[in-house]
Amino acid sequence: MLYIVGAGSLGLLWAARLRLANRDCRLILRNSSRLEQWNRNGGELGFNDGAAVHRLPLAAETADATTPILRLVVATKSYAALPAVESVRHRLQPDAEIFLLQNGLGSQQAIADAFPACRVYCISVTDGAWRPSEQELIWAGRGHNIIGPLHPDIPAPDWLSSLPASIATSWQPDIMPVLWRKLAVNCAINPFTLIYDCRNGEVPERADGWLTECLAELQQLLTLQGVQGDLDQQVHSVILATANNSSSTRQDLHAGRRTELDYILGYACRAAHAAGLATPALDRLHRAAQDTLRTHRLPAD
Ligand code: KPL
Repeated sequence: MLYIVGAGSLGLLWAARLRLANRDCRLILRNSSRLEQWNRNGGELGFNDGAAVHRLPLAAETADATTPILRLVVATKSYAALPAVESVRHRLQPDAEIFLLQNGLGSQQAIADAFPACRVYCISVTDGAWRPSEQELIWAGRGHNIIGPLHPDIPAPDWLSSLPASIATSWQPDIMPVLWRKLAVNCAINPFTLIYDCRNGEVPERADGWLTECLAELQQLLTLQGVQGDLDQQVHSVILATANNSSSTRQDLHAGRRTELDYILGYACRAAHAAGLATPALDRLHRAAQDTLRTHRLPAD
C-alpha cells in the first residue's frame, strides 16, 4: 500500500495513475473537513489523462488514522513537507520509505534529519497537471520522474520496477546534481516572473542584463557543488519550451498562496554565502522578490 500525503495536482496525479492500474493507494488529507468534503463529493476523482476522462474512486483518510505506513509519497509544497511527515510520525514504520516530490532544496534534508531511520528518496518530476476543481485533474503534459536516494548508500526500492508504465521513472543513484540543476533553473526564471508578473517567455526581455548576471552566479554556484552542464543553455531552452506558462511561483502569487521562494532562491543564496561566493545579482533578485511578496501581503520567507 502506498500512502500519498498532499492532494494537490502532483499527489492526485500519482494516486490517479496508480488507481487506474489497480494498485493500492490511499490519500492522506489535511483535516477532517477536507475528508468530509472529499467523501461528500463521492470520494472520487475525475481524471482526464489526455485520451479519456476516468471516474476513479480514491480512498482517503486523515493523518490520525492508525494503520502503519511503509511507503509514503510526500506531494505537498516544500514548506509543508516536514509538518506533513511529522503528522504521520506515529504510523511510520522504522524502515519506511519516504518519497519526496518537492521543488527546491532544504525540505528534503530537514525530513531526512527528523526521520533518520527512514529511507528518503527524492523524485524530480516533469509532469504537468492542473485541477479545474478540487476533485478533477487534467494531465496536461506527460513527463518523467527521476528518482534517487538523498543519501548515496540507500539502494533502489524494490517496488520501483512494479510501478505502472504511466509513471515513467528512471533510477539515478546520484540525485543531488539533478535537484541542483532544477533549483538553478527555477532561480533564474521563477523570481523574475514574480517581480515582473510575467509569463516565462517574457523573462529574457524583461530581465535582460540582470538575468545574464544571475546566470553567471548560478553557474559558479553549480560548479562549487560539483554540478556540470551549461546552465545558460538549459535555462533558455526551458524558457522556450514553457514560454506561455506561468511559473509555479507566479501561480502561487495569483492564488494568494505562500510561495516556495525561500526553498528556491533563498536556499541558493544561503548556499552561496556559506561557500564564500559573492552573489550580488542573486541577492538583489531575492530582495526584490521578497518585496513583491510583502506588497501582496504574502510571507517573504
Ligand atoms: O518548474 C518551473 C516552475 O514553474 O516552477 C518552470 C520550469 C519554471 C516552468 O514553469
